[in-house]
Amino acid sequence: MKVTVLTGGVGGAKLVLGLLRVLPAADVTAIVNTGDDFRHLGLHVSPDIDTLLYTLSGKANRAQGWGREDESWSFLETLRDLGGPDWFQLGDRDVALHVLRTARLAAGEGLDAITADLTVRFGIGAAILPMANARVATQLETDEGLLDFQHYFVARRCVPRVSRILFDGAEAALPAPGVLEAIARADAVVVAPSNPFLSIDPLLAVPGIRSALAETKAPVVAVSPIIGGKAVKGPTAKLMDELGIRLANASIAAHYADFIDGLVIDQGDDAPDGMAVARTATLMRDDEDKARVAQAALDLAASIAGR
Ligand code: FO1
Repeated sequence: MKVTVLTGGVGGAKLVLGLLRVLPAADVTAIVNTGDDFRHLGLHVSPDIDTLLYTLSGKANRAQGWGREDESWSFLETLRDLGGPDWFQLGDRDVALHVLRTARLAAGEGLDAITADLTVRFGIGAAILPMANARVATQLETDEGLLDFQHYFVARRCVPRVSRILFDGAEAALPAPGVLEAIARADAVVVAPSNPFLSIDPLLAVPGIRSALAETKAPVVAVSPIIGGKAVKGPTAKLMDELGIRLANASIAAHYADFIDGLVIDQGDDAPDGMAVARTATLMRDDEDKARVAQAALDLAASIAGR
């Protein structure tokens, strides 16, 4: 059963890990948000790709969600001593990945090819595709001006009030090789419980992806990021308030209405009208939780497909 999953951020990576506990790795393709990518100290950093590489290879710092478990900090300490910017914490092992990726991009390799090679080197059987090879940068119009994603998310800790979210470069971007095929040929497509506005919308802004999702014969199922009427850690709830969107599954269903067929919601939450739903405890604390939520999404997709 070929499954394609749209993901970004820490929450999305948890669901992908859950899918890999219930499916053969070779049957899973993750299409990953690259709107958070940025150049820092001349290095090309791809946080959502790296979070997935670390999570799926068991190397992630599980408490933080991002970065690596077995990390050391000589680079950052020396950078700080030399007066460099230390607001974005780069561990020594993490820096090696950014240096290598930056060098390979400079040599003309595509982000997709680099990521495919890294996936193999991390021993990951699933396919990890960036949403696009070209630069697409999530930017936020806030009461502190136009902020790049990482300055909003890390430097300012999501404090500024957001009025609009932009995806700079999206209109000129093409889906990365394999992305449209992964959507068209899937037996099921899952939208992970990532932040819809910061992690999924950049994907949908790449021309061709949204229409491929609407046209695929595969059932498309989203896992709601709302749990118990709230959004799990991260800025989703605050953003929805600032964007004037009600914090409810009905809002999530409406946000994805033109391409999803079903929604997995938390057992205590309201079901949106006119949408196939499956209920389960959607908080993913341990690997069993992740597998259960993933299975609930696959079961819902199967029931929609009439299997
Ligand atoms: N998030 C933070 O809150 N603080 C950091 O210092 C930080 C460093 C960092 C380094 C590499 C990386 O791949 C991710 C990092 N993140 C950090 C997380 C990152 O900002 C987010 O994971 C995504 O961009 C949004 O999910």
